[in-house]
Amino acid sequence: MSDRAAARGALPGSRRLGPDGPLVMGIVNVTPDSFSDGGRHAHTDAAIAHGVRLWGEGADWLDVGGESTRPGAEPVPAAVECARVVPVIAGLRARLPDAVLSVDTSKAEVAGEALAAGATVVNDVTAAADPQMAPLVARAQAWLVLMHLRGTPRTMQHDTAYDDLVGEVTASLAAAVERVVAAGVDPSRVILDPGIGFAKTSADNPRLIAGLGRLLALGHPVLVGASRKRFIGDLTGVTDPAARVHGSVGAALAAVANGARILRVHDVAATIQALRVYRACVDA
Ligand code: HH2
Repeated sequence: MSDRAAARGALPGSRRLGPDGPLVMGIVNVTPDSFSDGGRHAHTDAAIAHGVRLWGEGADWLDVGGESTRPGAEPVPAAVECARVVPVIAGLRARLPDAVLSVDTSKAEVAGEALAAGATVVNDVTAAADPQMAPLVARAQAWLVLMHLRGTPRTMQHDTAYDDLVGEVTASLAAAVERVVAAGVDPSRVILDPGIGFAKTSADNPRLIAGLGRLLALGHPVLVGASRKRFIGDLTGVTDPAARVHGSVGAALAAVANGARILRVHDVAATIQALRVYRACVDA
């Protein structure tokens, strides 16, 4: 079986795209301090309106986060994170019954409340480091995104030396899969993410996208989140993250060409326009 076929596992249901996706995951940051859109959707109503707008632009999936993971970010208490994300997830679930909703959190306590409010996926940038996370996801029969990271967002950019970048990221995620499956998580509901920009230098990120094949060989769908990140600024000279749309779309198409099934993006309309043309040309 080819790497691509091996990674053709199921995805959380989408009303819009066929079994191969790619699914477009729109980012809803309910935070005052996210790196590219901090404070823009920090209140419940604004965040719900933003999610509904992204759905209208064609997103299949909305990822709701209440804690910034930008390099150097300070952690947020669980109660604050819950107060940010739970009403937004409940509001989006009421308005968009067909949307895939994930909570972007590394705390089992927050994940539990988000699943009860209508999320069906936990997106964990620490690959379920919280010992309660995997048992919780298993009990809820939810989906789990395991992302590669070293340390914490506060410290990660001090730990970017790899002997074999793609091999080490792949081995670390393989170990995480083993760990969560042993805790009862359904392996067919595990999605992997190389963690673009998390404990990686700017030069590492294109290498990870180029090397997605090794991650795909683990047999799980792969998610890539390159949107507006610093390496795009370093490659293009565009310092304002919100102005990195074109570079982000370039990274998204490269990720899809290399087998990514889910794209985590801020700019849904631009990504979908590019994907439609890309798919038409590749499939013609
Ligand atoms: N990137 C960010 C946050 N969550 N989750 C996954 N699975 N993959 C990613 O690459 C990823 C993620 C960082 O982006 P953003 O949410 O826009 O910024 P912030 O963490 O500052 O809120």
